[in-house]
Amino acid sequence: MLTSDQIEQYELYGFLIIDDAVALNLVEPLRQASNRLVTKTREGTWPHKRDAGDGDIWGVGHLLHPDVCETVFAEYIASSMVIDVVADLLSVSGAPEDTPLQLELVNMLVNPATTDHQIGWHRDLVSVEQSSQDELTALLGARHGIQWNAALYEDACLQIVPGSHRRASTQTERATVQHRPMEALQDQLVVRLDPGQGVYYNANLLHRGVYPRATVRRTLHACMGTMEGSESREDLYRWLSWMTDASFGETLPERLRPLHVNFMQMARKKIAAEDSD
Ligand SMILES: O=C(O)CCC(=O)C(=O)O
Repeated sequence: MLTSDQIEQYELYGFLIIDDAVALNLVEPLRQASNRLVTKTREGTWPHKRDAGDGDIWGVGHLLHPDVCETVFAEYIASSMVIDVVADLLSVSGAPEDTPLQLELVNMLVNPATTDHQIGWHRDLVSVEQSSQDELTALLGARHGIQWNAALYEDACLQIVPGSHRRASTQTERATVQHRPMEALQDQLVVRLDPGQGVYYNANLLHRGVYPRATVRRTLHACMGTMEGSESREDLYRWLSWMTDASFGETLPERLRPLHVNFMQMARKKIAAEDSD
């Protein structure tokens, strides 16, 4: 259970670092499963990756897919460290029988092997290429999902501008995102995590990533939201269309099944809407 100070910090600054984000007994099995999956991805036998160019990668996708054959990832997502924190931050019930939460993306961020990599400043779901007023309206309306990084090794790759999820971008931020996205921004903060720590953050904070090849990164990167809040996220249902196979639900721990049922309900609604277009 989070304290009211923790929830207030999340609301105000758009992020919250949690010390015990990964159950201690899961850290080592998660490292081993992650390393196996990274090897498969680098060898080309797991296709869902974030491309760093020249055959290198900076991320791996769809960790819960049955073909990954690593049940520890679902065990981690089913833990109260995850579901209770997300439910508290969204002020909803996490209890299985009445949860409005739905299962969403479960990915991993990794260090590239051969060349340092970086990605520029952005907000995940709101473009800065609109008027400040429209940007602010979109930011204030997009408050129904949580994204997080849970570090299995030390991690200092994520940079954020605290509080930037609650206001339109300044002129300088706007110009930086559009024209010089790798340059420093005023008030930027490097998020430093020890193994087992996690940062829960609003995906619309201005943020970027810096990925040195020499520092091992195995950081679980996931999002979870309410069914209502994800209504407009067509891309989510497209990326996760493999999760609409009902037999996938049977592979999940009990605690995640209601979240999968919620996902299925929304995905069916989206598919029906697309078919009627
Ligand atoms: O590497 C990170 O922690 C940030 C990743 C990121 O910005 C994204 O997935 O949009």
